[in-house]
Amino acid sequence: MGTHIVEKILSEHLVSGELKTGNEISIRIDQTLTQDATGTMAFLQFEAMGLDRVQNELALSYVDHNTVQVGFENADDHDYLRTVAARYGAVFSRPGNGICHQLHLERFGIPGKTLLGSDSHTPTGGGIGMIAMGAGGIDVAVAMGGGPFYMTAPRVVRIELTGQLRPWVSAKDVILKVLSVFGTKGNVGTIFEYGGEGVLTLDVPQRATITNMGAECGVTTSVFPSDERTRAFMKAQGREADWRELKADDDARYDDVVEINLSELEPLMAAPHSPGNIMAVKELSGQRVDQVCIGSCTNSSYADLRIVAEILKGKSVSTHVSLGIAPGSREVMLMLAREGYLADLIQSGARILESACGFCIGNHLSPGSDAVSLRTSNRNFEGRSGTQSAQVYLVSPETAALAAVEGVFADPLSQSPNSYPAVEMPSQFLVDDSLFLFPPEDGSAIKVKRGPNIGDPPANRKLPDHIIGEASIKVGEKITTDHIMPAGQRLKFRSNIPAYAEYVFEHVDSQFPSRAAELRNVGKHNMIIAGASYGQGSSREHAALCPMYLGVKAVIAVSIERIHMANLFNFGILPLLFVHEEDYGRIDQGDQLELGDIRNRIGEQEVTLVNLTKDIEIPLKAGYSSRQQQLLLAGGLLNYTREQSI
Ligand code: MIC
Ligand code: SF4
Repeated sequence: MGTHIVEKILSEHLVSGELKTGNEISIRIDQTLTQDATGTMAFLQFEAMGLDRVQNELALSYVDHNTVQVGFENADDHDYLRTVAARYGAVFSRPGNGICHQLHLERFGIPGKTLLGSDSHTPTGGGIGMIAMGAGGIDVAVAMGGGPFYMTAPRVVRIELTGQLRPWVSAKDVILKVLSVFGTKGNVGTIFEYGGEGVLTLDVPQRATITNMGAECGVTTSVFPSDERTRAFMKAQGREADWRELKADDDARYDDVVEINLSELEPLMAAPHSPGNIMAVKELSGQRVDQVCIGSCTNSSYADLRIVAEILKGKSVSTHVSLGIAPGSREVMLMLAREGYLADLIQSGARILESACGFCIGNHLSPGSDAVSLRTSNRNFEGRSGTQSAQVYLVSPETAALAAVEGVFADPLSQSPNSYPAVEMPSQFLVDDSLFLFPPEDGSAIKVKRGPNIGDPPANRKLPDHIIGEASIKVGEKITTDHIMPAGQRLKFRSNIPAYAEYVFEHVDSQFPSRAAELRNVGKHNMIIAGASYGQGSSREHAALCPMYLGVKAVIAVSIERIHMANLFNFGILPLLFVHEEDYGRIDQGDQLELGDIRNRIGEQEVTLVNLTKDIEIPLKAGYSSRQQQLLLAGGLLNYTREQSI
């Protein structure tokens, strides 16, 4: 029987375990990437592991999230990251160079390699044929130290693309269609592998838009074949020598196959407040728009922005719309500038933003109260834009640009097909790597600079014999990591856990941090009770680290998303699932709870939670692998790596 792409890459990298769906396996990681908002902690943890130099093939440290420098904190973090990269052998991408995923695709992605990144959109690399996965910073630190990455052998779903996109329909509409089929929950442990004749109609940046937003389905990653179009992209980036062909065998078997006919797609959007709320753009035709933001790691390639420039050329942004445009990389920005397209953007009245995450993470251009904002980014969780009452819609660059001019939602398909500014991929990109700082052979003499906002990563204590405490918060379903640990204006505390911990669940229950800390201070444990799909969204390990700091010992939920689940293990917090979903209703906030003799029972499939307040017993699923048990017993990965060698 033939093999598919996922199996080919994973088996080439397999370190332990059997490649059978659902098994725990570990794989060798070729490349790693970190970004500044998660990377500072990842490098602090790397340092705390006592290693002398990065061991994997290539470690990239990007600065793209915390580029708004109000106060010294972010600038200090950048300096820390620059010096720590040089000291330990990582490549440093200076602020201004661009967004990590766009840059990695352009300059470093290689078909057939594995990439682990401390950012949930690392699967962007699947567009060039990599197995590229997001993880918590400490998992990336371990991979930089040459340690394997532990994961569940995936279920592989083939997404068969047929046909060809019509003019005015774009790659963003493909992934929005995928989201309408699969939703944002229930896809844990799955990899999407794209195939079919429709693949050949898409260039690498379009494929990357699709794999990027697979993250919103909660899949482990998504991957495209590596073919002649991949080769052409790499050639245009001056990297053809790294190209390799990668395709599934004709008789490869998949766990499921879903067909999407590109010719039938229409412009779609994700309505507030979830990337899974899919509707057609035409459903809101004519309704007022207040803000348009174009960019982010989903849609900021050269072709994306050139199409936008051609749509805006000679027109003006509607008088009541604020338009922000952030090219994904300096390469994109330079090309637009040299070829004159930047002038078209400026002339239209667009606000040209830095090549960085900016608006996408609520770090810039927060909309006004109740404003309707159309964005080409990938997440529209409530409040993520920095404005709780804003209504954010996720759309394609085409839909965004038209709305900016018209001031209302406008269906791109109402334009004439002949007026579509289709863009051919250039045969040569304008490559300029001067904002990458490559490390010296021996960095041991380099002094790492640590500003006053950078603290040591807090370590946990070993798992106690009994967990006795309180359900200090009860939340509903689809709680994202943005709910748990807000970004935006709080981002600058990423390197300072005691300060950042004051904002855990800020917009859900602002009293939580003080309540939890009070319990912790009198020696009681905290437990979080949650519905389905807890921890959706980002890879930020702070969503486990800060609760850990506040004394949270267990998260008891209907279901937990993959990266967050791994982060809980990494910080010694027990993830436990209800055996009977309806038991979620049998715990109230404030109930006194007990998980007795837990150290001894850590290896069991089920453990019993006693709700002391209600005098009932509730069975919970544990079923941890032996490695997960070791992590929990040690009080997290940092303690564990100190006990063992990784
Ligand atoms: C995001 O898009 O939510 C982020 C910000 O890029 C995060 C990482 C972080 O929180 O630093 C992600 O996607 O993992
Ligand atoms: Fe940056 Fe937004 Fe992409 Fe996250 S999703 S990496 S914040 S651009």
